[in-house]
Amino acid sequence: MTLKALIFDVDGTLADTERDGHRLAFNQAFAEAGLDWAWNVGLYGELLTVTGGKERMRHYVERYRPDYRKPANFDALVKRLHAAKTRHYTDLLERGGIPLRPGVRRLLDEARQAGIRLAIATTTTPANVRALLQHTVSPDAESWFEAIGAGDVVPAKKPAPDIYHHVLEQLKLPPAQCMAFEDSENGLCSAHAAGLKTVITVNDYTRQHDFRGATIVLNHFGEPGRAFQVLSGPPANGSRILDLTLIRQLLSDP
Ligand code: XBP
Ligand code: MG
Repeated sequence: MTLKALIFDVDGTLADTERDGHRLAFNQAFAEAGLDWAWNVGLYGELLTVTGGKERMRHYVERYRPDYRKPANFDALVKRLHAAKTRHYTDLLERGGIPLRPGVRRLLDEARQAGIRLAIATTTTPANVRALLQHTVSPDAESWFEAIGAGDVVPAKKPAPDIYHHVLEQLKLPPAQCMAFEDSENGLCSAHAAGLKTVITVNDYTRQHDFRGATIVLNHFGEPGRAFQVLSGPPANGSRILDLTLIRQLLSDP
């Protein structure tokens, strides 16, 4: 099958945004609102099983704070907290607070030069994607992506396949002509359920996830002089970085 497009997850895949980005922004929003909610690194790893910031806050209250008496306008509070969290998170990105993961920029550049189409499929809020692309990739990077599926645009977030279906529809491509890039089990389930082959790059929060069914699992995309490690999957035939040659080979492997 001919490779036509690359579809990227955002958080954990393009950049390590969770531990020192989203988590800190949630905590800032909680403190600002006078709440005694504070998410440490370990707890946040558990909370990440729930995708979407608003959903994650609700889950925290249900599961970890039986002592918390929800106000009558709890939904409005969650919305307000989430808006504040988005403000803190995008401010951090504006200050250049989070770098891209190794090889991301190189792969995006190679794909653009080769005329391979680019897209994004994420559960995070559109403003977060915009800020990451503008301040971490390039001021015009939003225009590099033909489809950006993000946040509440679909009713069911990952692990549901909806966001990938949405993006494939916008691209007007069958899944067999695309490769998805994810960092988590929820992301893999979502891409898979939409019929996409998926390359995984793990991070500290996702290293232990179940990645059965992934096309290949790597520690990162690799850079010249900084080879990737294959954690599971087919031997990379001497490749040391994830480039279009290897992606095409992975896509056509049975
Ligand atoms: C990661 C997520 C997001 C962020 C928070 O999604 O689960 O929910 O943690 O984002 P992905 P919001 O890896 O698919 O990008 O607070 O904006 O919902
Ligand atoms: Mg992710």
